[in-house]
Amino acid sequence: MSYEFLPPLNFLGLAEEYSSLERSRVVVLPVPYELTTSYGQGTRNGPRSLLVASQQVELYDREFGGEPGLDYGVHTLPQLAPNYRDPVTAHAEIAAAVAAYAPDKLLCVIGGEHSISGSVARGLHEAYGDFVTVQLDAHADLRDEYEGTPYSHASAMRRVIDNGGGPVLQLGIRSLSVDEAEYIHTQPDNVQTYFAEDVHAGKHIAPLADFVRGKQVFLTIDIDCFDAALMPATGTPEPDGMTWNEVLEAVRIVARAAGRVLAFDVMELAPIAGMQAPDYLAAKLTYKVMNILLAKGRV
Ligand SMILES: [Mn+2]
Repeated sequence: MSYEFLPPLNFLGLAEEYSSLERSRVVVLPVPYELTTSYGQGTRNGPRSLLVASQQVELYDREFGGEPGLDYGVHTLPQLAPNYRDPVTAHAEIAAAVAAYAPDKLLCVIGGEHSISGSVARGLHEAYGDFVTVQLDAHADLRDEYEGTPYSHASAMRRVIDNGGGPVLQLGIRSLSVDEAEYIHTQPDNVQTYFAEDVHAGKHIAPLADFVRGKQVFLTIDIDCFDAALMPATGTPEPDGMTWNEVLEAVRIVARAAGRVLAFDVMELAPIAGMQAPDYLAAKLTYKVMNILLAKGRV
């Protein structure tokens, strides 16, 4: 009696010939880390749900008229297991994994809480030196610390700046504290912010292209950048968010103008049991970002 196994749980469900580390131009690093979520919980389940949903995404992409994932190849690493007892160690481990796998690949980190991005920046800086960061998010994430820890999801962008990923250009922001508003006003060399209404009005388009032009870029996508109606499966949802097309158009601008996109991440998916649409959106978004970045021989 012969029998077969399902393929391993990798992004897009790709066979070995399209997903070996050697031939793949993209490496997916799943980081199911969650220690500081302050409202809804469950981002530690995000990577697995995103990978499961990705197996339902069509490889054919009408925008590019082919199956781009088979051309560039995507290798999915096992899920990272950061030290849950000590955030200092956990973040050092995340940075080390990023530095180890980033060179010569497009790195895609899937989370997990947004604090991970600060350590993605640290690993990227070790591998590549200086770069700039484009952040899609409902929240400014510019608190120096929150609830007693500098490793909070609410401090993600301050850590990115500390770790060599500044300046940061923010898109879609619609929730921030008085201190974060003050930081934005007083630190224009570190952060440029385009609030949700600016993005809806298209005011970010030219400045975004100028910001990334010729630069090494890290793109960090907090899934709550989307409107809460489109993306309810996240810990801190906000109304008046970005649309699917606004998000993808921002990625296209980055892809056209940047010198090189080093890495991107998709953070804060907190799956809701029985509700497939948000998981599928996150998976399709991840594939679309890869396609847009790798078109025209980029990366
Ligand atoms: Mn957020």
